[in-house]
Parts: sequence; C-alpha cells; structure tokens
Amino acid sequence: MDGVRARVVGAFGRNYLAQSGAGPAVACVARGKRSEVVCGDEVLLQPGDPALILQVLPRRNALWREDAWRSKVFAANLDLLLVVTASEPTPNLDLVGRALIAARAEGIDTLLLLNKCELPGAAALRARLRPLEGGGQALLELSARQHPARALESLRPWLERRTCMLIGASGVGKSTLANALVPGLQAQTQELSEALDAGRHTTTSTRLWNLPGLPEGSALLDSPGFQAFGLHHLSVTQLQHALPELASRIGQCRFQNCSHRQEPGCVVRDAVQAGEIDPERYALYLRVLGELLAPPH
Ligand SMILES: Nc1nc2c(ncn2[C@@H]2O[C@H](COP(=O)(O)OP(=O)(O)OP(=O)(O)O)[C@@H](O)[C@H]2O)c(=O)[nH]1
Ligand SMILES: [Mg+2]
Ligand SMILES: [Zn+2]
Repeated sequence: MDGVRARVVGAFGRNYLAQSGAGPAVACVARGKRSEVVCGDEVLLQPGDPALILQVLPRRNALWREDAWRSKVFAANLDLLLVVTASEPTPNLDLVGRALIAARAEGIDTLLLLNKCELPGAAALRARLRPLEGGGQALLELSARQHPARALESLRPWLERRTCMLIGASGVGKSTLANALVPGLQAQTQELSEALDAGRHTTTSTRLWNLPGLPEGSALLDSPGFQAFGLHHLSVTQLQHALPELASRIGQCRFQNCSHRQEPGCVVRDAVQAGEIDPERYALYLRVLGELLAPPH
C-alpha cells in the first residue's frame, strides 16, 4: 500500500498527531469508527488535512490497560518502561508487579524508580523492593522534586535513543519527573489536548515527546493515569516467564506443566517456604494466575 511512513506521537480521542522523520507533526485521523491506533504506532499516511491513517504497521510490542469490561492497547513500540514508586502515597506493589510482568512479557526493558528517596519512609519501601532487585530488576533512587537535574543525569544512559514510558500509581511523581525531563511538558500537554479534543478527553490523551538534550531518537511517552494493567492476553507460560523468580526455575518441578499452586514436588513452593522467593511476589503470581484461569468476563 502506498503512503508516507510516520510515527504516531499524539493520541487524543479519535484525533492523532503523526511525525515523519524529523518533519513537523501533522494532524491525522483513523479510518473507520473503532480506532485502534495508539501513541508509538508506526503508520502509513495518506497526506491531507487532516492526513488519513491508511494502515498501522505491525507492532514490536504493546501494553494493555483494562477495566471490568475490556482490554485496550494504550501504547506500542516501547524500548523501556520506567515504573515509578514512592513511599507516599502508600505504595501499591501489586500495580508495580503487574507493570513489570506486562513489560517483560512483551520484551520491553524495565527500570524501577524509587522516587521521593529523600523522605524518611523511603527506607521501608527500599526493603520491600529488595526481592525484586535480588531477582535482577534494575532500580534507581531519585528525588524528582528536590534534585531534578540529578535525576536526569542518572536516567540519561537509560533514556538515550530509546522510546520510554513512565508508569505508576497516582501521586508517585510521574508528572514531576516528566517535567524534569521535558521542561514545560505539562503546560504543552494541556494546551494540545484542548486544541485537538476540546478538552473532553484529556485523561485518555497520550503524547510522545522528544527528549531535549538527548541524542536523536530519545523519546518519552506521557501516559494517562490509570490503575489496571491488562494481563488477560497472557498465557500461563508467558506469565511464568515474566516473573524472574519463576522463570529461573522452569522445568525443575516434578510436573512439566506445574502451575506452582498445589502440585507435589513443586520447587517454586519449596523456594517460597525456604524464604528464597518473596511471599508477596508469590502471592502476586497466584492472583494473576487466578485471573488468567478464570472464565472470561
Ligand atoms: N517529597 C517529594 N515529593 C515529590 C517528589 N516528586 C514529586 N513529588 C510530589 O508528589 C506529588 C505528586 O506528584 P505528581 O508528579 O503530580 O504525581 P503523578 O505520578 O504525576 O500523579 P498522577 O498524575 O495523579 O498520576 C506532588 O505534590 C509532587 O510535588 C519527590 O521527589 N519528593
Ligand atoms: Mg501526573
Ligand atoms: Zn511448581
């Protein structure tokens, strides 16, 4: 199919912004009613005002969000997921664990961030995150509000020439951090959403920003705040591979297809009992597994 190849750098309801090479971002719309185009998508455009998205090219990877009724892709073609945590508000390690599973299952690199590290409560969170670090999870501590320049410096090698996204519970400091990385981002986000979507869908808008001061190809995807990460598309095997503690033990249980719940000769349960696998991580596995095995809603 003919068309100009471009990358979707803004999604606002049914309106999109796409950029071809280093050219300016142009307004475009999707064909058909149900648009399945997301920020980060590579597309073929038919030039025009607005341009028409003719085709979404195959995705390298994607992330899903879900509510009680459906799963929906919300970002595609990522290189790095920055999972932000903080001691305030009360940490939600379930959300953190699910975000890491979603990224790993899609082959997206992950970096766990302990923001607000200057707060006294950081020590307790640090201790709770240790099992993840022990499993090989990369972790950086920073203070986006107190030391934004320092935060940027420690993040720089992670961000270079990659498309990155910040994710985390409300209030952990994603916007503060995003603003440290792309000065003026918050104001611009609001302006764009209002111009393109009359401000109606600001919560569902996403934008991909080129990171200033970093090499060409370094970008930050600004994600809408939401709670539930979609994992329903995973198979049990994919889930097991996405948890490092389980992945390293695959094939060691008595039964090849061990679900690590109550089968005899299960090395995973043995490891939990022996304190080698964190009980909180095992509980997360059981919760997600239960959801995967439950009949579809
Ligand atoms: N003490 C401290 N506070 C911080 C730090 N980073 C952000 N905050 C504060 O935490 C609060 C929430 O920050 P936001 O950046 O709005 O959090 P968010 O993750 O974008 O939240 P949502 O948009 O609701 O998802 C604000 O009051 C920030 O000033 C930090 O490093 N230390
Ligand atoms: Mg925010
Ligand atoms: Zn087992």
